[in-house]
Amino acid sequence: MGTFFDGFPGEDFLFLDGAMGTELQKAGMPAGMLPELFGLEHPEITEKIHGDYLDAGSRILYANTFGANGKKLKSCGKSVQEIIAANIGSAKKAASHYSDPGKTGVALDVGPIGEMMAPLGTLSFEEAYEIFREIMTAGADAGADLIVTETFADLNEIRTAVLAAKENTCLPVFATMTFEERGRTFTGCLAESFAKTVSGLGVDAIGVNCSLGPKSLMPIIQRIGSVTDLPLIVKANAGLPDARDGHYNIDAHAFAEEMGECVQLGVRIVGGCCGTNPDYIRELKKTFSGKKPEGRNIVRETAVCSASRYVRSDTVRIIGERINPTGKKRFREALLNHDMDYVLSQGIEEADAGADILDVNVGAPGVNEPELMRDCVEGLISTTDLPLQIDSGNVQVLEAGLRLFPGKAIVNSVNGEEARLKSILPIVKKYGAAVVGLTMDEKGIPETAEERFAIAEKIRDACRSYGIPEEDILIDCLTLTVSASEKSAYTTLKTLRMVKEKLGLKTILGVSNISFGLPEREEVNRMFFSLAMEEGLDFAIINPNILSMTDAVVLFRLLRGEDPGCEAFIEKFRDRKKPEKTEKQEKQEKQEKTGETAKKEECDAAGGPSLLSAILSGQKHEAKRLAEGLLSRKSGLQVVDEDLIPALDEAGKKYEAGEIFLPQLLRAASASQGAVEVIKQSLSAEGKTQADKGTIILATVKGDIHDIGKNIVKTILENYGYRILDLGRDVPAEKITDTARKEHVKLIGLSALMTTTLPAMEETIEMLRKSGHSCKIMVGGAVLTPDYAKEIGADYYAKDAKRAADIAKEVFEN
Ligand code: B1M
Repeated sequence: MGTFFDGFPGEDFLFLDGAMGTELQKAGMPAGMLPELFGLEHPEITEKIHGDYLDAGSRILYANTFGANGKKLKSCGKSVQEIIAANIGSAKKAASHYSDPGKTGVALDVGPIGEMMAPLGTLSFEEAYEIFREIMTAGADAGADLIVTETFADLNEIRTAVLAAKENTCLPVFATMTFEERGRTFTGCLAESFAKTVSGLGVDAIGVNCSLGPKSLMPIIQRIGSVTDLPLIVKANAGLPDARDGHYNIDAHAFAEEMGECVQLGVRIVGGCCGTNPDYIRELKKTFSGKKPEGRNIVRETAVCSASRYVRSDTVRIIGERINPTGKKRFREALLNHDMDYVLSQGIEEADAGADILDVNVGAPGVNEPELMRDCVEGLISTTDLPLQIDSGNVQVLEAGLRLFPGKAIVNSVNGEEARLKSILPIVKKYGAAVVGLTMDEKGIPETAEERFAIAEKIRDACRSYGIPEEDILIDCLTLTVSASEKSAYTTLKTLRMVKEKLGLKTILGVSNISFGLPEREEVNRMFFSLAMEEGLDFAIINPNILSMTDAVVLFRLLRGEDPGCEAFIEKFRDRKKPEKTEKQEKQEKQEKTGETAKKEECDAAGGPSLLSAILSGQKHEAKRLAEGLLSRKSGLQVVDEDLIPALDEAGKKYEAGEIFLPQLLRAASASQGAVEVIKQSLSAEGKTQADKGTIILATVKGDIHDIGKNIVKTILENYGYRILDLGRDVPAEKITDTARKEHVKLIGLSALMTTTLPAMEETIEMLRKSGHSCKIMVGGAVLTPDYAKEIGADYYAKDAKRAADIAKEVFEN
């Protein structure tokens, strides 16, 4: 298959350009102006910058279109089409003056929208897709030679952009993300997850841009390059900016030297990002002259992923089977009633019990399956970080799930039937998923291992014809109940061995069907599972809540020498008393049979869900329900102090320790808001609201968006009869001072939750004092101490909301 490099014969490296924004500023662009708008108004300036890059050695020019999206351009009165056409026009004009214009390319440069997509923000997949679709079509219409999607931090967003590019244009696509030194983007996306997911969408080159200098990017590009065979891109910053003057700390020569490491890592596409200019590209060209990119060590591994979880098939992996209505009355009812909390709780339990991947099947009579699949995938990506296996017999349902899942999923399933292969494999390929191939066809399930093996081969060949790599094929040798045919387990295991040995493909089995109709099912399942693992089973679809099954995996790894120092074994068995059914399991079985929902009290008493676990796992409705329960025993303030704050503290600790990432922190915050809603109602009911006792301004200071605590303080103060002017969060000192002056308030409350925003609190106090206003100032927020409050000139420090009310009383009533 041809690559983008075919358009550049004889070139070992492809040189991109450097920064545009800073060059525009140097050329007179006013601060705060949209660079794309400036480009429209001054095409001669952008053309000159592009020309300078061409003279320095760049072959691909990134047009000045990075922020040209419908959201950002809304206020400037120009259309996306107009701005993109003008800026691509300037780049093309510059390229046309180059001595060999055929050897240059103009890229439509596409950056993030500027608003976060759900679940991190509010933008839906459809809205984001539409914004990108408009950009991509405008770029193609304006004559771009390729599309680059760059500087993304959210896998969901770059994936949406790439889908929009692939579905609406025929142009080659480059994709780069922006990483922090720890090898994750700031939203927690792993380098490997980006590489696997976005390569699967059929882009032409992949890599990193912005955020760090070349040296810090090398380990990250190495990780990307080890899991994809696509050409690699590095477009690094000129180091880091100086906090005082904003200048980047690596000069052109040192930059080129550091970029030299790209040669050994097999990187072929290089350029500069923030802080670079044509001199950097000139030096880069010199450094790379006469060199050839070295070969890469690419591991063709089977792996699936979400943004923050990369699951390699290097040992037996557990796929949780519980999001499936088959034989589960309670689950079917939940689907019919659209009770997503129940459906999602199954996934959360499976994740807690050690599942590596979740199978998602929402097919039941009377439901809108595509819609439910969409809702379920959306819900699961905001409550767990496990990769998903989208399970349905219906192609529309499979596509509904694949389209929304931001990662590499598994499709469950195709089989040897021509019609299914033809309808399902194209979408597997399009979304870069892995696929389960069942060894059955139009004639049903073959009785012999040899016939099942032949179907596996047929599926492999069909996948090949669609360009689906072998590592993405998981063969299911089919588990039939041993009670109906005494040879069935033997046939399955024999097929499994043949597939592993002769085809070298990965295998998958739904395990528990083996014991259907027999007593002591768990014993049979466990033994069959152990035998299958011994034959080389890679993925087991099981109920991870059944201890004996997850035990079997740990025991298998121990005895196969895959558990160094017996650590995993000891960890799992250390406190084990009796490996019997857990209470949870018994309850679950009872629920499934009867369709009854366990009573809340039972749940709590049995060590069931707590507000802490609901907040940590991001379950908003559950958090609300549990807070209601707690409020029947405690006061609103007690629930805040004893349950809500400790839960958020725990989330904060886990975030700090790198155990959870921003998406999970956001979910925890959103779940806690669920609890806050009911706590507020209770506080209002408890409240001793009296006549207006005075007006208080509340605000979270500039740069700080934490407002959960401030909002609780507000509710309490309102209950005590004060009128609150809530200025919100991220509030500039000027606004607070102006409002204080206009409203003649006697008390102002400032909140700050981060060490980095304490200076903003100090500045606000200083400005208030300088304005001559004689109000009292109280400050609060977890990061403050009484001493610090005094040091920055506050009158009062409020450790919590109750103390804030006492202070108000002192100010207004004394
Ligand atoms: Co962030 N966050 N967060 N966060 N977050 C912290 C504060 C952090 C300690 C977590 C950590 O790393 N361990 C850390 C700050 C580190 C530091 O500077 N020491 C942090 C960080 C780094 C960040 C980001 C930078 C992460 C990132 O993007 N990489 C980012 C910052 C964005 C920004 O502000 N510019 C960020 C974002 C977020 C979310 C959006 C995900 C979310 C906020 C949602 C929201 O508020 N709407 C969030 C959350 C939830 C937290 C934690 C987990 C919880 C904060 C909270 O709500 N606590 C927090 C960790 C922690 O504090 N343990 C953390 C519960 C609340 C009831 O308590 O606010 O203390 P608190 O309020 C109490 C008292 O302090 C007092 O009364 C309240 C009730 O008793 N009080 C006052 C508060 N204000 C008062 C004002 C008063 C009087 C009393 O008078 C006016």
